[in-house]
Amino acid sequence: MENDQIQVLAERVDSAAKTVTPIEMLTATTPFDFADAYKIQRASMARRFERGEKKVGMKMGLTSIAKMEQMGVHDPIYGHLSDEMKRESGATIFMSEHCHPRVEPEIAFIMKHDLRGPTTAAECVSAIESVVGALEVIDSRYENFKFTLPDVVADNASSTRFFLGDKVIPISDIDVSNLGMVLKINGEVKETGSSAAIFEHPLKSLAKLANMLAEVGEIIHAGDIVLAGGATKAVHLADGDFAEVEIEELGSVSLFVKE
Ligand code: 0L1
Ligand code: MG
Repeated sequence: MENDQIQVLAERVDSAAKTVTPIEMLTATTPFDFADAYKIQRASMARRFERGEKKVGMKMGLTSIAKMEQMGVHDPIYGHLSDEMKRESGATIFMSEHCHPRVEPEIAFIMKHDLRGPTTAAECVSAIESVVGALEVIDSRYENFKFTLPDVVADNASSTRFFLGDKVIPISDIDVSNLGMVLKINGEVKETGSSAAIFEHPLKSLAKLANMLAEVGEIIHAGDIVLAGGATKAVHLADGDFAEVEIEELGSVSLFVKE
C-alpha cells in the first residue's frame, strides 16, 4: 500500500478516536494485510505524538488462547500506549470519551533495560524492573464491534485507557506465572482468571512482543510500561459502574465510570 493511502486510513481511525465517532471498518472499502495494518497503526500514533502525547509503552492484545481461538488467529497483536491513556487506580473514565468501552484485567511490566528480540521468556526477566496489577479499558472505534483483525491492528488494538495499581513489586520478588484474578463490576463477580491465561505465561507474552517488534527493527525501551494482555474476557462498562480487579499478590486496581 502506498504511503498516501496509509496516511488517509490513519487519519480516519485517529479522527474516529479523537471525536468518539464510530466508523465502518477500514477494510470494508480498502482491504489490507497485517504489515499495512501496523503501518496504519504507527501513522495514527504519529498523529497523536504530533499533538503532544508521549509514548509510555506497549501492550499485547488477543493474548488468551480462548480469545485467539474465538477469533481464528494464532498470534497475538500489539499496540502503543501513550501518557494520555494512563490513569491511576481509582480514577474515573467518562462514557462521553468512549464508543463502547470494555474492561479487562491485566498485569503490567515496568522495564529496567531495553529489550531486543529475538529473545525468550527466560531471557526477558533481567530486562524487567517490576510488576504491577492493571486494568485495561479497550474501545474499538468500529461500528458495532464489526472488524477484521487487520482493522483492529490499525485501530491500535482498541487501546483507550489503562489503570495501574499502587503495589509495585520487583520482578525478583514475584512469580507471575499463575496469579489468580477476580474482576467485579459494582461488587458482583463478572470474571475470574489467572495470569497463566496471558499467552500461557506473561513472560512469554513479553518475549513475543519483543520478537514481533524485532521483525520491524524496533525494541522495547527501558522505562516502558508493557501491558502483557488480558487474563479474562473483556466486560462491558456503563455509566455508574465501579470496576475492580483483585490480583493475587498485586492487590486491587479499580476505576469508576461516569457519563
Ligand atoms: O487488549 C486486547 O486484547 C485488544 C483486543 C482487540 C480486540 C477487541 O477490541 O476486542
Ligand atoms: Mg488488553
